[in-house]
Amino acid sequence: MSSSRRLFFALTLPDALQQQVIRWRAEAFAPEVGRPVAAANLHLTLAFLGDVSAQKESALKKLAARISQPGFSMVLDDLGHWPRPGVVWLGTRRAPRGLLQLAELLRSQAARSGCYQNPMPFHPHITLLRSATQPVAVPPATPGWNFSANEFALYQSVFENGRTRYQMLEQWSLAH
Ligand code: 2AM
Repeated sequence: MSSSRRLFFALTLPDALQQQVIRWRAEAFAPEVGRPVAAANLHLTLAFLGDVSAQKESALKKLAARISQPGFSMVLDDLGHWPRPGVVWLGTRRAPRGLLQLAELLRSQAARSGCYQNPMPFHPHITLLRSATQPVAVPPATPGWNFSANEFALYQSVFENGRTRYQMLEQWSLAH
């Protein structure tokens, strides 16, 4: 059995918000635009770690547990399409400082632990559709959902039976 796992730190969307987003998505995008991400898989990635050994995973969890910063809120009012990865995403026009700080800290801890970090600037987003490689008519606006982040989590990406599932391994509270 391999002892390395494909991991990432992310913010979890509350169940109610997941449901609101997928109901809206079904109206906003025709089925041929792309493959919808399952409601339970909707998340905002803070730091992608790639394949991580058990030892490195344990070290990264200890560092995550020491993070002390307040929670934050954002309005999910931005939408976009990246044709090359084929991603239609939901984001925010005004990323809160707390979000940027948390991502920056997790990404620098990951880099120092030897996890390759994409040099592109962090662009917080929630992937809504995949395999969207053709031009997409992106709706001009979203309902502008409010998303409050009171915790962050470490996830494992599991590929089984032809599907990707994100399994939460551990979650840490952001101070109130
Ligand atoms: P995406 O949704 O934009 O594809 C699990 O795969 C999560 O990690 C997804 O949010 C995915 O972003 C992100 N991810 C996958 N590979 C990545 C990489 N090489 N760099 C940054 N994020 C990545």
